[in-house]
Amino acid sequence: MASLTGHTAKVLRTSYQKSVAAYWDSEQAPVNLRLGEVDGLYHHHYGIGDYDPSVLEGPEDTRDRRVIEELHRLETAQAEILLDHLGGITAQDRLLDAGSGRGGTSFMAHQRFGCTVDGVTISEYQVGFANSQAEERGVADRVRFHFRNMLDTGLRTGSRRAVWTNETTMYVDLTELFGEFSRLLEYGGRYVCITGCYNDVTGGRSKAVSRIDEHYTCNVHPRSAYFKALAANGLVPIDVVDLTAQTIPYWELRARSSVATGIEDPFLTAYKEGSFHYLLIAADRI
Ligand code: SAH
Ligand code: GPP
Ligand code: MG
Repeated sequence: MASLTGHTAKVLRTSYQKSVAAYWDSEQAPVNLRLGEVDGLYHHHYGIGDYDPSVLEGPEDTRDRRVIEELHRLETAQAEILLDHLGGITAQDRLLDAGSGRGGTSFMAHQRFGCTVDGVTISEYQVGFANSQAEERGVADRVRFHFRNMLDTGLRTGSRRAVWTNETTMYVDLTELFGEFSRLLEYGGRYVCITGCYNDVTGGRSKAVSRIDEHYTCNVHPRSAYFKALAANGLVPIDVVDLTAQTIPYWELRARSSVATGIEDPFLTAYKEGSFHYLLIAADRI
């Protein structure tokens, strides 16, 4: 017991990190569980692409299920876009999913590339959930989840061909985070990030962005902070994709669904007023 407590203290170093971990340890929202139940891939990120408007019509008794399936399809499409930017990954490569949630993107990466994936999260509940999924899928020898802090993963220097963060960077200091990724990546290795960031051009944090921060206990960074912190850590962008227009349909469908949580309006307002972007950044380690 003493060693468990000691381990927890080592991973969760600040009271802020403890409150973030507590959020994810108790997270059981239908918007995430019901979507995950569609095919067993559990995501904690948003969706990309146009929805099929017919899901809002047709037989009423199947409408709710069809909307859920469509939201899930868009979230899986988001992860596919992230994986498209990882470059040529082989079955021999080792990847890191930094802030791995319930593991959805890690399983997709292993399925696509045959590679080994380590996921780290500060939620012990999520580690247990995702490792059970790995057992069920018969991939526990290749996809593993750890109770670790992504700022200090304890993984071997230069051991990673690629690292990604799928909606996790708003919880940490970017210079510290990219310092750790720079250490972990081999020369020429790839880092891919999907994130929400606020727009330096429209000024400071808008009211809608503040509501997002409050809802998730996070701290959305300005767009500029990403490029400063990448440059400071030997990470050179090769692709920057503004996904904002492509994520708006997801939020519009979600707002009309039975699993809406109330955060849909702030996202739609922030994106439409231009104070917030949904961005993909891919960078190479030099
Ligand atoms: N990438 C996953 C989950 C995103 S949700 C997905 O796309 O489904 C945000 C995740 O970041 C949670 O799993 C949370 O535990 C994790 N996280 C937040 N701060 C962290 C930190 N300092 N170290 C590791 N994980 C962290
Ligand atoms: C995770 O999604 C949400 C975040 C990591 C927080 C903020 C992300 C930004 C881009 C600002 P989720 O699937 O757990 O959220 P929800 O429960 O709302 O579906
Ligand atoms: Mg969700």
